[in-house]
Amino acid sequence: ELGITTPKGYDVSFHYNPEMERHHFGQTHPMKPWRLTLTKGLVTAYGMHYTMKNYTARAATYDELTSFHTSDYVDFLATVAPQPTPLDLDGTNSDLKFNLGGSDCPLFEGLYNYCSLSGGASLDAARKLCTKQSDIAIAWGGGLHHAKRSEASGFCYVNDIVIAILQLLRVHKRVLYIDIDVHHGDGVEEAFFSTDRVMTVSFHKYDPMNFFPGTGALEDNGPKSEHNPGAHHAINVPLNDGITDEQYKWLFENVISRCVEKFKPEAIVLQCGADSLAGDRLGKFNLLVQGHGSCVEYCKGLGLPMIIVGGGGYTPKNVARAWAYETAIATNNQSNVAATAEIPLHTPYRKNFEYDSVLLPSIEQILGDARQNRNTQKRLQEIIQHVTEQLRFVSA
Ligand code: ZL4
Ligand code: CA
Ligand code: ZN
Repeated sequence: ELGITTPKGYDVSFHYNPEMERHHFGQTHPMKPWRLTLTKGLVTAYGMHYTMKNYTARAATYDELTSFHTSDYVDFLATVAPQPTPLDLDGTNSDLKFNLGGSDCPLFEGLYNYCSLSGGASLDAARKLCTKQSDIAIAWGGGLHHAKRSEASGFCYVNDIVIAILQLLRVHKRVLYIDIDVHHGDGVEEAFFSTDRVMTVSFHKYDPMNFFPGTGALEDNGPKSEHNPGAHHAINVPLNDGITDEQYKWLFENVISRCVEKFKPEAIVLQCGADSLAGDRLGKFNLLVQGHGSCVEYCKGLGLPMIIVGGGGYTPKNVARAWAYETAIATNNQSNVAATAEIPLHTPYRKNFEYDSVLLPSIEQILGDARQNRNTQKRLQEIIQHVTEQLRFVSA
């Protein structure tokens, strides 16, 4: 057995439960839990599992789920019978109890188990950071950032991220939450609106009339009600379709370096939603695996304890590529992976990568043609300007 400490001396842990993939949101629903199996298959094919500690994630308990959610809501999740989604119910139907049972958040078989497993993985990851047994803890089954205290939203039922951050706050004074999913991380932002111990930063497509959830404008930085210590601690980076690796990396590093400098976090939670990749079924950015991964690389370079969770990602083979590559960054297997650009033949999931059998496909391989970039450099400058001004109100 090879050593489990990476060359740079980071202890990395991987929190995964194969049971998650047995859950189905419905035939044509975009959320496909088997993308987690595909990811795990690639990670194993490259031999990365030898360079980290692997844990079979357990299900979060009722008490753990109610550390954030109301017992009314968790009781309902635990006892509601599975129901086929009526075709005329969409995700915004106000008759739905806790927003459950519409097309976005269907009541599928094993729902409570699925939610508890996702929550358990992220919470285990948090505990490993608290006890300093891990420097980086990875839970690709987590990242469900839209769930509210008493409401399901946007494919998310239990907010594993909030639960994990609450755990981190027992030991760490300040936690920085970073969200690169193409959607706004509204549930996490809202949960910590009234504290200055958590700063949330979300990068997302913003088009309030046409793109879910419609929140996360540049000017929304947390309620500025009187004596709210949490004011100015919500940072939003609204973007348009077509953003490229180069722009995204530049913006990400500019924004995050400023946040770290002012807020001085003791731990980081990075949500790596893979729907910000080019070729996603729901997202329309132009990011390659490399650009997406550069965010993980940058955060790792800050040298702070870090949890990495998943999130969105609706073209399963692209999700698996990105999360495998990012697992390689965390474990320092990046050069091995680059040297073996062709996906190793023995992965049982090889058939999923047949026409583009490389780990790092080019934009032409993914899209044929890159979609138009609707982000001007001038706008990105304005964003940095605004973020810098907000951060004047923030101190450690
Ligand atoms: C689907 O094909 O924008 C759900 C959802 C189910 C199967 C068949 C039902 C067809 C796309 C989405 C009707 C679908 C109607 N099926 C969906 C306002 C909306 C109401 C629901 O990555 N309709 C709601 C949520 C977003 C809305 C995005 C991202 C999660 C995350 C973290 C959540 N909801 C309009 C859409 C389909 C479906 C096809 C869908 N839903 C696309 N975008 C949404 O941030 C995990
Ligand atoms: Ca986001
Ligand atoms: Zn998303």
